[in-house]
Amino acid sequence: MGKFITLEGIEGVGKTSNLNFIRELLEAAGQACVVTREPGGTPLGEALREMLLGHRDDNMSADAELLLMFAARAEHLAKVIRPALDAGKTVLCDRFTEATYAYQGGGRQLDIGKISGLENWVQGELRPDLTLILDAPVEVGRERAGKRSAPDRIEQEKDDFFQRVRQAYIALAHEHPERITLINAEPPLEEVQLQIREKLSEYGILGK
Ligand code: T5A
Repeated sequence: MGKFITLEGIEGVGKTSNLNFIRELLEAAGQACVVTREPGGTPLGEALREMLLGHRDDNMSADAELLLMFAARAEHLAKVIRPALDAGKTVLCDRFTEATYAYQGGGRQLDIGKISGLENWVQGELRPDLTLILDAPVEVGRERAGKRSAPDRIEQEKDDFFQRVRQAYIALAHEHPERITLINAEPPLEEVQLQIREKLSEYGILGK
């Protein structure tokens, strides 16, 4: 069984940049990697991503948003994640269920029981072996993301929404220290990558 590693954090903190760094580290250590993302990762998942994040004026209900995230996830698990893990590959995923706890639970303030019920249904006992949460103040993430592209539907939310998302992520790291850890993503990229390398060793993903 391969290892399942996920990268999380508010918008613009550097998930995509660091995912490539982790892939290079693991491949240099001889691990075959599959890099993927949520929502997305399959043709159906990417179509749902477009529905979820497209620049739409209509107000999608929070329950519909939650269910679509898990519909994309069910497909992703069946078609990409489980087959890769079963083949002994390392799966590196840009966001997973911790994003649902942070955005739909923290940001949208949906009942956590609804999320954990769906998590148990869709994933069974599968949880990431390691989740790295890149943590930085909302203003920092917003400034970095703003340089890159126009905001999508969720990025258009106000700062207090992202403050709740950030706090929910921090709470998850405190609740599950055995598999979820925080990385200070505020310093320059090289410093962030140094922390990531240390965490990968600490959690037994890379040799010490
Ligand atoms: N969502 C997702 C939910 O609501 N529920 C769910 O269950 C799931 C799975 C997905 C959206 O969907 C929501 C959350 C999101 O709103 P996404 O594709 O993950 O969106 O996109 P974003 O989070 O918006 O990711 P971004 O691509 O905007 O940000 P990244 O990947 O965190 O940042 P990255 O690597 O692109 O970097 C941004 C810029 O900052 C620079 C980079 O060079 C780049 O220019 N940078 C740094 N600059 C200085 N110092 C550093 N340390 C830097 N690190 C990166």
